[in-house]
Amino acid sequence: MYCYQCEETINGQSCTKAGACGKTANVADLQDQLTYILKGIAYYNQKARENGIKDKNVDSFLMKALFSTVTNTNFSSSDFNKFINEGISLRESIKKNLTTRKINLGKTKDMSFGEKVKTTLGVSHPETRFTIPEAAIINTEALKTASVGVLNTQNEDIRSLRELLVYGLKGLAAYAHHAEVLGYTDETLSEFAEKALASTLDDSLSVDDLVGLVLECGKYGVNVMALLDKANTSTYGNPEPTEVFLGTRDNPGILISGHDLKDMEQLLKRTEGTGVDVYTHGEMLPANYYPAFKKYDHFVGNYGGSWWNQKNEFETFNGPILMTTNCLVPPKNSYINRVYTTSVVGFDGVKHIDAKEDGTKDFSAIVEQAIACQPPKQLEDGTIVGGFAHAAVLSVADKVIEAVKAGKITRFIVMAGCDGRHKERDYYTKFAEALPESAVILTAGCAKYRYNKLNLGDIDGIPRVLDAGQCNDSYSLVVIAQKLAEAFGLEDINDLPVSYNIAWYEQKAVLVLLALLHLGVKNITLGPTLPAFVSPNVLNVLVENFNIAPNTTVEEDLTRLL
Ligand code: FSO
Ligand code: SF4
Repeated sequence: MYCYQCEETINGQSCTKAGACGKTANVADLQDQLTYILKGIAYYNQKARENGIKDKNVDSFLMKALFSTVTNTNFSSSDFNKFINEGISLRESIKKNLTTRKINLGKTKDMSFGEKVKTTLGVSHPETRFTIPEAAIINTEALKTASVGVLNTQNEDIRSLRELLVYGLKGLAAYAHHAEVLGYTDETLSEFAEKALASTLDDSLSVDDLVGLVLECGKYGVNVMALLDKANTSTYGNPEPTEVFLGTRDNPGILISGHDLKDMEQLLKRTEGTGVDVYTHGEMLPANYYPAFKKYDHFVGNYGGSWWNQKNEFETFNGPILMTTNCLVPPKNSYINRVYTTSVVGFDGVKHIDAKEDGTKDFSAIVEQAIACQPPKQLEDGTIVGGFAHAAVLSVADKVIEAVKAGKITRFIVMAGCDGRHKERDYYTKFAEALPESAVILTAGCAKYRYNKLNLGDIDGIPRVLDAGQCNDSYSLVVIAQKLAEAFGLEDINDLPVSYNIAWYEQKAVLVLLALLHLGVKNITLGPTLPAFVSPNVLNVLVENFNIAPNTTVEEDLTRLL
């Protein structure tokens, strides 16, 4: 295995024996194989699309499969074997269709990964489907020979740009999948994903070509977040400023985590009248802000902190836990029998609930288990405030503009992104605490858990931590910035009193960062460490064009950012 796609990669370099996230070498290799197969699908489907052959199933599969490789999403070798088999079938059927119609396949490299493995390992498989014994797959030497991993690209800068692009696409795929679940799709996203994936196989592309594609990925990042915003708000209403209860009640409960609001809706409906309460964890906290969910009396509030705290908090919760998307940490034996996965999430030995044909899910097993469980153990008390997505903030824009003009608000600091388990992320708590009282934090994503319980107060009723929602709601922060620029008559959003101190962890944050760059945001501070997959030369490009800087100390960064 060779994986360096997230911020917690071992020694800030790469995971080569097992993932710091808990991913096994076997699963990492399967993910590499799947990604390679997706590149093949992308290559052929581009040709198909050019010739007017469109298949929604291919678009859907591509997004779902890419999403499954995002950090902390799926740890199951059997799930990846299934994805690989399905991917090869799809690829071969697209290819067959093109050949039947006598469409020129172009100068293809050898993308028939199944064939390569067959010759390398001497294992047999039928022409269009293959299943290779797991023992063969985990043979990393064989995998190296099969040439599908990260290190297969020799040139450091080309490798860096190819991986940066693929990770951005994984983020894009996650958001596109969420939107699709709610019935919102955009063909141009699939079209771009295919072009970009296929480009990573093209040795004729230069560093400049790849930089162009990486930045273009940011454009589609904005588009996909806008699409998801539309999907979420049209389905569940605009998030509203809300006090979220942090305590517990005496009923048994179900904890729901991840980002999938449709799962949230279905769980709330299924638990109504059962005597079972529902609580959010991690990135599901913003579900508390949606009008469509607030109406349920048994939706109690949020339990615990960000994703990595689950090892303690799932234990004390006592009831079942539903993981709807990424942010799963390999479960401890003490609570593994209470964990359920759904959609792209997977962990061998954990119960999985699939959607039926019509998209509905039967959560009865979770409810039945909950009824037999003890109520959650209370961890904290009180409330936190959130729900400041674009509609809510813009509805009080006059008040905000007035506070800025009166000098009561001197700076907005966008502190969006991810949380993580490393001790050095204390930096974000200390940074938030050290901000002057006239500074307002705009946040989205799980990074907020580092400061959303600090009681930083408000400025004329405007809370000093304005939480827009999940990481995808970083889109809201962009809309707010654009509207503020308009209101102040500024042409360049960089002229606003807004600074960016972004925390990243996984690939959705990579996409959000690319989206910000596409919008022309400059001077972003990124931390807590820079991505291992960004080579020194690629970093130079980012510094020269966007003035991206790594975070340093609280004191130094405060001086620079204020
Ligand atoms: Fe955070 Fe990442 Fe979205 Fe997780 S961006 S780390 S908790 O995926 O969910 O905010
Ligand atoms: Fe390592 Fe992160 Fe890859 Fe997991 S996702 S194997 S922690 S780099």
